[in-house]
Amino acid sequence: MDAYDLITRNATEVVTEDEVRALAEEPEGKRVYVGYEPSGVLHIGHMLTATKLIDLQEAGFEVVVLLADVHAYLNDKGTFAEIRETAERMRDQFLAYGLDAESTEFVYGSEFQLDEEYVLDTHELELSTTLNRAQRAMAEIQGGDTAKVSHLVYPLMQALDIVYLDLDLAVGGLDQRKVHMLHREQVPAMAGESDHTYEARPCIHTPILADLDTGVGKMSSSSGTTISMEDTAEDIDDKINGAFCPPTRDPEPDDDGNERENPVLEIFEYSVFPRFDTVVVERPEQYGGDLTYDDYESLAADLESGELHPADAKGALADYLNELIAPGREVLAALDDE
Ligand code: IYR
Repeated sequence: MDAYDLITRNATEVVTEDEVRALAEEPEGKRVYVGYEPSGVLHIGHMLTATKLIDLQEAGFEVVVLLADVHAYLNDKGTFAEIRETAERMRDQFLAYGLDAESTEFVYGSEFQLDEEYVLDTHELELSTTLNRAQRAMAEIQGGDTAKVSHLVYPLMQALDIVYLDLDLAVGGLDQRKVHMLHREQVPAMAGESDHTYEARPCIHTPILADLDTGVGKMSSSSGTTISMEDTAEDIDDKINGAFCPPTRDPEPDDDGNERENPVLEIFEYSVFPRFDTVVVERPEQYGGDLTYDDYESLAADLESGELHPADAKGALADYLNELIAPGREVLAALDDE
């Protein structure tokens, strides 16, 4: 796979393709980041963007993981001390998941976001951004109705992080796209007097998984079923077993007319195939024996044709997910023993 294809595989959106193509010509030493509001346990949404970071590391990028402690504070995730503690746990889980320790830099937001230059630049963005614009940028990250002033400052700071971390590329789930668009519009217009570069950076947006049980709407770590580093192998079996998995990539809308996706296929595509060269679906001889897939397309095609039964696909998915999660589960168990 060439560098551009690796960098952009499974991305829902690339802004802009030309800018990312230019980076792909010489990815070595280029800097990319994802920021995460610290939470104690990595869930499958974190793992999806981490998989993209692993692709980028393979392509030669230096990876920065921003443990966005100040952002979590602004988003009412606890006291600063509590947030700090969960941030440390996250770092170890990311490494256990497969980020390369040598070329991953973990940065706390509070290391630079409280510096005078950064704070003054935040105020400059506050002056140039309308309330309406900041609220729209934030809508998918924070519910909306109960927005506080902190939620309007949040996207402005995120737009500045890309400047202050000297990045060449920003990655995030599709829910981050409006913040990234705000960065691209507002940052180049700044007077900004720090030594950093105030140019708009390109962005890559990863898909958001569908709700595991119904395929309707987005999977959320706060409601519905999610998969996390805390899950035992049995938890994963049970959750995947109960997942919505019709024998198609394009399920019909439900009875209320809601669009549906196939979350089992999505997880194969975005989390499993990028990490395993082949996927083996084990089956007893009497049901046709094992099936081996080198790529997502052939697995999805077999599910659609009926060659691969949803129950067998789910069994294999649970096993591969468990393999990805086991090292992080051990890290958590060791931390809890301390
Ligand atoms: N908005 C992210 C957290 C975050 C991401 C980046 I990229 C930042 O620079 C700062 C915060 C979230 O929704 O988790």
